[in-house]
Amino acid sequence: MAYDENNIFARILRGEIPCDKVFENEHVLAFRDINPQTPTHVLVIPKGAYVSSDDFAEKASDAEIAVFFRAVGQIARDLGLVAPGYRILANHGRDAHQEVPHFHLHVFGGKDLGRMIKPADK
Ligand code: DGP
Repeated sequence: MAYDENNIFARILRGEIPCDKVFENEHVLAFRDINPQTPTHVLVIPKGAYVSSDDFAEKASDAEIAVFFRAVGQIARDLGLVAPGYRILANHGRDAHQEVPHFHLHVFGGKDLGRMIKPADK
């Protein structure tokens, strides 16, 4: 799938649309989800043009991947989520209902998140 330069996160990265930023470095931007599912719900995105987790894992440089996952840890620490716990999640493609075609990790926290998969979901 080709990268869509006009997806909403590309526009946020270009500063065309505002966001509630919580973190930024040379490779990463993190901001609060516009429709939070939990008391803390942050999206962490690479600045590079990657469609999905698959695209990022295949094509991003080692430096981008390392900086990205170090940032996820830093963000969770900064938000006070390490002691109570948090969940990170990436939706890839149709079956996962990925809505925005720019790779992002969701960071959820601020409440008991329950078990990830219910037995009935298997
Ligand atoms: P996903 O289904 O994994 O692609 O989730 C996309 C998320 O992006 C969804 O939780 C809502 C969020 N989102 C969509 N548009 C915007 C926006 O303009 N600003 C912010 N902050 N979040 C957005």
